[in-house]
Amino acid sequence: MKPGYRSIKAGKVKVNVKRHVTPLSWDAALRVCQSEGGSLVKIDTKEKETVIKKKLQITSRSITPVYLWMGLRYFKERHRFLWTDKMPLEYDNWGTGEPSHTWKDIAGTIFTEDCVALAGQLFRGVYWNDRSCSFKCGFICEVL
Ligand SMILES: [Ca+2]
Repeated sequence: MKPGYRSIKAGKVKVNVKRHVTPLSWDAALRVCQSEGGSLVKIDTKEKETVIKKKLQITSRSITPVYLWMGLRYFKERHRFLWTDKMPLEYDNWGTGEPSHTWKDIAGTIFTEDCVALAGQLFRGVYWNDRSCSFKCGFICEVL
C-alpha cells in the first residue's frame, strides 16, 4: 500500500483508508485516490462508517463542519446517487435537510450540489451533505 494508508480492522469491518488533508475538488480528489490504486471511500454500512469516524477522528471542535469527500455522486439523468464502483446507495446518513441538491450563497447565486462529503461538526456529530463538486475539501481514499 502507498504511504499514509491505515489498515483498520474492527469486528467484521476491514478497511484500508487514508485521510488527505490538502483540499481538492471532488474530481481531483478521485484522481488522487485512483493514482494510489484505489478510489474515494465507499461508506456502505453503518459499521464501516463508525470505524472510519472513530479511527480517522472525524470531528470538529467548532460549529464549522469539517468536510471530507467520499465516493458518492448524484447522476441527474438517472435521478440517483451512485458510488464510484457504480453501486447504488443503500445505507445513508444524511444530515437534516440533506441531500439538498442545491445551495444558495449570500449573493443569491445557486450552486448545484452533486458530490457527497462526510461532515463532522461539534454537537451534530458526523453526517452526510451533498456539496458543489468544484468546492475544495479534504478527502478519504480507500484501497481494497
Ligand atoms: Ca447539501
